[in-house]
Amino acid sequence: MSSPVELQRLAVEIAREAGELAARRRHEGVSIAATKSALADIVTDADREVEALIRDRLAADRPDDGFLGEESGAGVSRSGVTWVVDPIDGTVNYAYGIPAYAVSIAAVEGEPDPASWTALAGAVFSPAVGELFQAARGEGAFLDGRRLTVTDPVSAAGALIATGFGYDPATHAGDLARLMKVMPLARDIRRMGAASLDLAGVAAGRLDGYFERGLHPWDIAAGSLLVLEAGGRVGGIGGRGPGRTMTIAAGPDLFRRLSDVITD
Ligand code: LIP
Repeated sequence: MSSPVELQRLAVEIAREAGELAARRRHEGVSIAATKSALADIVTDADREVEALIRDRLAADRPDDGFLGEESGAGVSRSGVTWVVDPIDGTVNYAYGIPAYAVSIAAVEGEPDPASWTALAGAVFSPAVGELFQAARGEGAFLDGRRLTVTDPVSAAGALIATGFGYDPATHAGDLARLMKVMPLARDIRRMGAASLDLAGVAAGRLDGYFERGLHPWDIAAGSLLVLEAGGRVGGIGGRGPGRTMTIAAGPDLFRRLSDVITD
């Protein structure tokens, strides 16, 4: 099996190529949507095209690895490594032209389950901003060559905490009730709309913490490794691993305090 550093190099190389395609399609899409298709169709087409590029490049370079992507079915791993990919994370931002979307690519060992996998390498590329976050297991997390560190402890003024809300209106009351429990810990809240960038923000110390219910493995695979390699913690409710039920990410002190109040 390749080393985490080699896997990171491949993730970075493909994330850049995929991000440039996503940005190009977004630019082209704006003109097409103005004349022909609904912008939603443009976004879907871009999502699928970008994921196909990533999947094809990985298959060519590492044919025995598995694949789990937002837009296509899972591919079983023969090597023990699975690539967990969100081709365009922050899809609604992408559709609206908000420059907060990212290509998220991670290599994990074991079953592609955030609660049990071992993340080996990851890259989160934000093409609209031109920032590439990367990490390899045991090697640290970096933004364009600068080593990242989570904030710990957070300011006495309170924590800057990001969160998100699912697309299903039936979940909003519960999400808002949970947010009310967290507010006493916060100086302010941010809702950026892309989990991979929220997690990258925690790793970079731009956010003190992040929590969200309902995330998919591909939303958090690369960003979670960034947080861990930047000295932070990532988990779920009641000491369980992160996943659809809940993902919490922060420096150790705030992680403990968020875990105490996020109980459902
Ligand atoms: C998004 C996440 C975001 C969440 C959205 C959506 P997508 O992923 O990154 O954190 O709040 O509901 O799930 O759908 O843009 O890949």
